[in-house]
Amino acid sequence: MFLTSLTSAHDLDRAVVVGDDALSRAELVDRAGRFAAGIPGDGPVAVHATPSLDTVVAITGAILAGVPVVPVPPDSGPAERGHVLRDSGATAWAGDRPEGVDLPLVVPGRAPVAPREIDPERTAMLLYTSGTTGAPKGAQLSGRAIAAGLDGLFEVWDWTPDDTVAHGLPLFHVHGLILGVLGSLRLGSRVVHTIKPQPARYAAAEASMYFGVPTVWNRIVEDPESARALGKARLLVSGSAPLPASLFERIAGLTGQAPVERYGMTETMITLSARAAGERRAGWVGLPVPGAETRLLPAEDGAGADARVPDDGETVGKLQVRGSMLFGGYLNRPDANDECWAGDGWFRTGDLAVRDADGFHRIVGRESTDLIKSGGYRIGSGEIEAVLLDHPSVAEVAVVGLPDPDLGQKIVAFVVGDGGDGQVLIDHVASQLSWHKRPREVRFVDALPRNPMGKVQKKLLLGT
Ligand code: MLC
Ligand code: AMP
Repeated sequence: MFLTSLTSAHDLDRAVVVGDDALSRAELVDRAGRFAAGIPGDGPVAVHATPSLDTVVAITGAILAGVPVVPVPPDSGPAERGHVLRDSGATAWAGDRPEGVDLPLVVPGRAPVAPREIDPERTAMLLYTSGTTGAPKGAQLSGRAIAAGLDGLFEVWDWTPDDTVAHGLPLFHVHGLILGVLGSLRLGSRVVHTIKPQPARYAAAEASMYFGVPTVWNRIVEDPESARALGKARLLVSGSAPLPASLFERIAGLTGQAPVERYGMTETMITLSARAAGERRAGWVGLPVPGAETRLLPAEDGAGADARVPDDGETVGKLQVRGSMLFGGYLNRPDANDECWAGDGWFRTGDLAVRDADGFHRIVGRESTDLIKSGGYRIGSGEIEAVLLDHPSVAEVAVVGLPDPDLGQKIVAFVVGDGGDGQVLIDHVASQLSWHKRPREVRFVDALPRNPMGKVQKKLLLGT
């Protein structure tokens, strides 16, 4: 079991704080152990992943029981939630049950489970993540992979049990859940979850390490008083989406310290990062973390299998990563697994990057315009297009991510249809999928730009 601090004999008060609620280490172990005792069968257990102590208890409990856990975004609409529950084969549910969910609830037992041997190769967590097309895929992360990924970060961030980590990110993704909560439960540091990632709440947390996506950092620098308060921290970490160099400089100016940037994916956890004790360079995401390797393949097709781009800090290549922190593949998706693995354990990230002679990496974009990063959330345009096409007033649609100063990219739907009310279409998406997957804007057009083969040319929409 990879949450090793929980087996420590020492209690720690306020080990986990969520909003106004707190648990000591002993209280968490007791509650999670009783949750584990109540899990019927072998799972997976689906957890209604609200930002709450109940979520931390349920996820910790499933890990203690050695049962795979599926964190379900609490605002996911019926279409998305139905897919996650069907695809994962979840056999039990924890938390409030939304309408339509009829899985049995986990009822905590009277006594905690006895410690048991858990196969580290078994899937500990199933995280659903968007691809370019279709419904989200379940990335299977083993306990061993999570442990390896976290240990690498403990080393590069000089993260110790004396740290307090604060953040207000969702508890159903790598960033907020695995790094932001499970990292502390493995190492024994304290964690404060602010429920929402608001600048004043970050400032009030008085932590030594802060985690945020660039949108969160953007809102923090817009609130200079809160930003200055974070200057007392040991480490300010940004990830999940590109941090503009100008924002890096503003953070450094207000807090007196440059942020540490790191790069990761649901499938790979964090593979690249600047070091706490090393160089922090605006626009660059640093070096491979211990246990990870990278390689850059020529961006144009047709180069030989062994071709690599030069480490000149300029030539763009397709980024592949390999390492002990990688996932074990997508559940029920042999097609996607065939596509993502490049042999010998190398994973095709779909990101484009450059590497310099010192081994520093810069992420320059994605191969496909169909994966959007908005507010740090990864969103596949195909999933949104499918929901919009279900609406009677939509004949054709193309969804893209357009630059946005706060969200990085904002979801915009270009619609050919009866020219009705864009808000109706936005609400339609929000009613079926997670709230953050709703388009921020709908633009009605007479026709979509297509190439002679009839394929929509999304690149032409990006400049609009
Ligand atoms: C929110 N609102 C809702 C709602 N949810 N209204 C109706 N229904 C819902 N379901 C309201 C809020 O109350 C608020 O209103 C308004 O919408 C905007 O809310 P917000 O929370 O500020 O939303 P938004 O601007 O859309 O989000 C910004 C954000 C969010 C940064 C908070 O995008 C976010 O949490 N991003 C983190 C994503 C993440 O963790 N990614 C990591 C993936 S892992 P009002 O009136 O209160 O303003 C990964 C690997 C790696 O990438 O490398 O880390
Ligand atoms: P997700 O699966 O939600 O974790 O999204 C992974 C994607 O987020 C990656 O493939 C990148 O495109 C993007 N990403 C994560 N971290 C960074 C970063 N530091 N800089 C640029 N892009 C990032």
